[in-house]
Amino acid sequence: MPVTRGFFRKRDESPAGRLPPGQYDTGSGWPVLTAEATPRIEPADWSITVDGLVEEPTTWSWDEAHRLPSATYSGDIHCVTTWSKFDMVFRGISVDDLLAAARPRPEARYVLAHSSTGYTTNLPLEDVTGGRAWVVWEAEGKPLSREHGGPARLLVPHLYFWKSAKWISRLELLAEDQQGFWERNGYHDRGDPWREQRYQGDA
Ligand SMILES: Nc1nc2c(c(=O)[nH]1)N[C@H]1C(S)=C(S)[C@@H](COP(=O)(O)O)O[C@H]1N2
Ligand SMILES: [Mo]
Repeated sequence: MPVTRGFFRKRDESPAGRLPPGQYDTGSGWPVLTAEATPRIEPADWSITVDGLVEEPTTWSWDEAHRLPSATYSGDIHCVTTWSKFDMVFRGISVDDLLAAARPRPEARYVLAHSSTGYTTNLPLEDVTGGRAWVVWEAEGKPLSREHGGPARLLVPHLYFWKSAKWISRLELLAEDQQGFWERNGYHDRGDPWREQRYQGDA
């Protein structure tokens, strides 16, 4: 699908400082944006694997993942189609804890996040470390719904929301950046909303 620059743009009239450039506050609703059919994945069939350039390729089942320290994100999310949503609360585990077990090799600099549906998205390794990325199974105090990526999704809220892969299944560590689904279709490799990195070629 070709990317039409500016097609979704609305004007920002919300409180200054909170909204990244070109975003608007979507209010109480939470839009669903999915490029593929919504899968039905039972928690018993879900797992998360960290592999690629790591010393210890590791897979956690649903139960094993739930035995890791619980972690919460409270804050805003920003979709490249220009909606932002304030004060979301997500619960799950920190990607830092997964990486601590798998132990990235020194040459690992990028992550390709894989969904069990085949959706992928690429991220610099430093964007999923330092308490900035989670695997979450709860939103707003309830189990994450299927449409929003349940039973579990990636959450990288400081980047545009397409980086937060729903139905997350695998984090593959790489030496070179390898584009994911939307990045191959014209979206930015990093996607920082504060720098308005929407499309390939944006600063
Ligand atoms: N597997 C998968 N993950 C995905 C997507 C998708 O199509 N498939 N869409 C991305 C995009 S573009 C956005 S904006 C958010 C939307 O998440 P939501 O539907 O929970 O709002 O999920 C991201 N993660
Ligand atoms: Mo999006």
